[in-house]
Amino acid sequence: MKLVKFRTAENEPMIGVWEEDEVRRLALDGRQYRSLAEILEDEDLLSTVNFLLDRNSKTYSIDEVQLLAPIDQQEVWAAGVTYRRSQVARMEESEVSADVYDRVYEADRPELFFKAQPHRVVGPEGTIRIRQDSEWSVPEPELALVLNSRLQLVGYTVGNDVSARDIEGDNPLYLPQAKVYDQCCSLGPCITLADSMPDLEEVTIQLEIFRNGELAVEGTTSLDQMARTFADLIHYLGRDSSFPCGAFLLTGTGIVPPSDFTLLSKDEVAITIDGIGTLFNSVVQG
Ligand code: DO4
Ligand code: MG
Repeated sequence: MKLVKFRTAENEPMIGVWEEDEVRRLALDGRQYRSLAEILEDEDLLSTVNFLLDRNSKTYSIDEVQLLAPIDQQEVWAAGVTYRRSQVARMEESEVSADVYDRVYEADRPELFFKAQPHRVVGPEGTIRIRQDSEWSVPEPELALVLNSRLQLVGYTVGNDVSARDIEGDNPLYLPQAKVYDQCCSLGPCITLADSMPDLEEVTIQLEIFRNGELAVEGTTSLDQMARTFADLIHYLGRDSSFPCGAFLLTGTGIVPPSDFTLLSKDEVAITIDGIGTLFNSVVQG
C-alpha cells in the first residue's frame, strides 16, 4: 500500500492511498489523525488505513493531483559511506582527509548526519537547489526509511541527498554546509508501507539526469550492495536521541556521477526505486 500527501487545484492538502493511476482520499474528518505522521504512529497501521479509506469518497486521477513531499514535522537524517562507491568517491574528492571515509566505512559506528528540517524538503516535481557557492554538486539517490516515534520502520520512500562535493571535499568539517541548505533534499513520491515492499535484497535504485531533455548521466545500484543493515543504522540513530514526530533516515548513496559532472540549473533528476516509484525534480542554482 502506498500513502501520499496530495492536493488538487481546489483543495487543501489531503492524505490518500495511491493505487495504480488513482488516488483515494482517507476520511480523517472527526478522527484523531491530523497528519500522515500521526497515522504512521498507529500500532495497527494497515488495518487503520483500510478503515480510513473512504470507499465512497471521490477518487482522483494521479495526473490531476499534485503530490507533496510525504513529510510533516519529522527531522530528516542521513547515513553516509554505506556503499563502497560512496567511500571511493569521497576519498577521491578529499585530498586532505581521505582516510576518514575509509575509517568510517570499516567502523562499527556508522556516519549519521542531520540532513533537513521539513521546510528544506521538496516533493515530487519540486525544484532542488545547488548552493550559489558550489561549483560541483550532485544528486544522491537514496532509499529513505520512514520511522515512527518508536523508531519502528513503517515504510520507505525515495530520497535525494543533494550535496556540494567541492565544499565537503575541501574540509570534512564543512559537511553541514555541503549538505544542509534550502531545497537540499527531496522526498517522495509516496510512502510504501513496509509490508508492501518487494524483497529488499532485489530492490534496485536507478538515477537518471537529463540535460536539455537528453539523458546525461545514468546509474544503477541495488540494496544488496549496502555495507550496513537498516537495523544497525536505526539503532545508532536512536542512541540517546528521541524523535517525538518520527524521522526519515536516508541510507546513503551507491551511485555517484562521474567526477567531471556537476548539476546545472534546468537539469532534471529522476530517481526510481522498485516498489516505490520515481521521484522527479528539476534543478536551480542560487
Ligand atoms: O561523508 C559524507 C556524506 C556521505 C553520503 O552522503 C553518502 O554516502 O550518501
Ligand atoms: Mg548521501
